[in-house]
Amino acid sequence: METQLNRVYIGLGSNLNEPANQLRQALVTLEQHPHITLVVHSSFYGSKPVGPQDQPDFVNAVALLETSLTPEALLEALKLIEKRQGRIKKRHWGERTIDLDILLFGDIVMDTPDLTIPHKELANRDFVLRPLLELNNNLSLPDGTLVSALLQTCPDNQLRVYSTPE
Ligand code: ROI
Repeated sequence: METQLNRVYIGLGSNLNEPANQLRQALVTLEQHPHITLVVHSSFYGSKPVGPQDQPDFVNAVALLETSLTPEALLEALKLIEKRQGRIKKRHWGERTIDLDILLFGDIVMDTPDLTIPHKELANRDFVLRPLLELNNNLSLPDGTLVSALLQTCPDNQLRVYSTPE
C-alpha cells in the first residue's frame, strides 16, 4: 500500500522562557522527525493573550507539514515535543512554554475526546487565521468555509508581525 501523505497545518504558541526560541526549537525538532516534512512556516506574530490578561503577550505562528502519520500519531509526536521543551501550563488559558495544536489535517473532520479537527477555536483566533492566510490566501476548511471569511468576524488580539521567516 502506498503511504498517504497529508498536508497538515499546526499552530505554535508560547509566552514563557523566550517564546520565539521556543517556536524555533519546536520547528527544528519537527524537521528532524523521520515521518514529518516541514514545508513552510509563517512569520512569527506577537498577540495579546486570549484568557487572563495578567500574563505576557504570546508569540504565535503556523506551520505547514506533510506527514504519513495518522492524526493520533501526530498528536503524540507534538505532545512529546511539548514535554521535551518542558511544557509548563500554569492555569487554564494561562501562560505556557510551548503549545502545538493540529489546526487542519488534510480534509479530515473528526471529533474525539482527544482531538477535534478542524481545531475548535480556529474561528475565534486571529493569531491562527492570519498566519494561515499568510501561507495560503485561498485556504478553506473541509466544509468549504474560507479562512479569510472567518477572519472578518474574529475577535482582535492586536496581532503584529514579530519576525518574518528567513
Ligand atoms: N493567546 C494567544 N494570543 N496565543 C496563544 O497561542 C494562546 N494559547 C492559549 C491561550 C492561553 C488560550 N491563549 C492564547 O492556549
